[in-house]
Amino acid sequence: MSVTLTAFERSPDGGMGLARDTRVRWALEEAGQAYEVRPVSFSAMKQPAHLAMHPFGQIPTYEEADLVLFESGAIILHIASRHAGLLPEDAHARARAVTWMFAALNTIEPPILELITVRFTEGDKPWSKERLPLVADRIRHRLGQLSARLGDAEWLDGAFSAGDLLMVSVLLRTRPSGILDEFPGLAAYVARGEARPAYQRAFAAQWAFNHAEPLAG
Ligand code: GTB
Repeated sequence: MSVTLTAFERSPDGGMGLARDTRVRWALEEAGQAYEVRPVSFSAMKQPAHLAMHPFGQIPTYEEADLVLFESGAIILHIASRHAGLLPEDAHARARAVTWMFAALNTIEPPILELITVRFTEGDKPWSKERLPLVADRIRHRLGQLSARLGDAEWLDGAFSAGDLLMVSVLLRTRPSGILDEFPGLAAYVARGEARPAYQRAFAAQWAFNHAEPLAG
C-alpha cells in the first residue's frame, strides 16, 4: 500500500528534524514501510486542496489509498497498530505504550510549545521576558517527573515503543533551549532514540529533502 506524507517545502529549522513530519517518517522507518513525501508551501497549506486533508492547514498529513489522516499522534498510532515493532502484543503493555504516547503529546509537549511561542511568536511583547522563566520552570517540573520515572531504564516501559518514539521526538524540541541537558538521564534517553537506525534514516531523509535543489521552472 503506497503511503504519501506532506512536509514543509523548506522546514524553518533548515532540516534539523524538528518539524512533525520527522516523527511520522521515523515511525514508518521503524515499521519498515516505504513512503513518499509531497512538499507543501506555507501558502499551499491554506488552500482548499490541502485544507480538505488537514482542517487546520498544517503538515504532516498521511495518505494511504483512500484513507487521509492528520495529527502526527493519530498517524503514528495508525502505523503502530498496523505494523509490528511499535506496540507490544500484550494488551496491557500495549495500553501502557499508548498511554505514553498521550503523555508525550498531552503532558510533556504543551509547556514545550508554550516556551517556543513565548520565545519566537511573543518575543517582542513587553511581558515576554518575565513570562519566559515561568514557562521554562513548567517544563523543568515535568522533565523532573519524567526523569524520575525513567530512572536507569532504557525505555519508558520495557521494549522501545511508539510511546518512546513520541516522547523522544517531543523532548528533542527542548534541546535548543538547553533545558534537556539539565536532565542527563533524559538527554541519554533522547540520544538512544536518535541512535536507532530507523531514526537515522528518517533524519537523513528529511535533511536531504530540505537541502534538495529546487525544481527548475
Ligand atoms: N497537532 C499537530 C500534529 O501533531 O500533527 C500539529 C501540526 C503542526 O504544528 N504542524 C506545523 C505546521 O504545519 C509543522 S510542525 N505549521 C504551519 C502552520 O501552522 O501554518 C511544527 C514545527 C514547525 C517548525 C519547526 N521548526 O522550525 O523547528 C518545528 C516544528
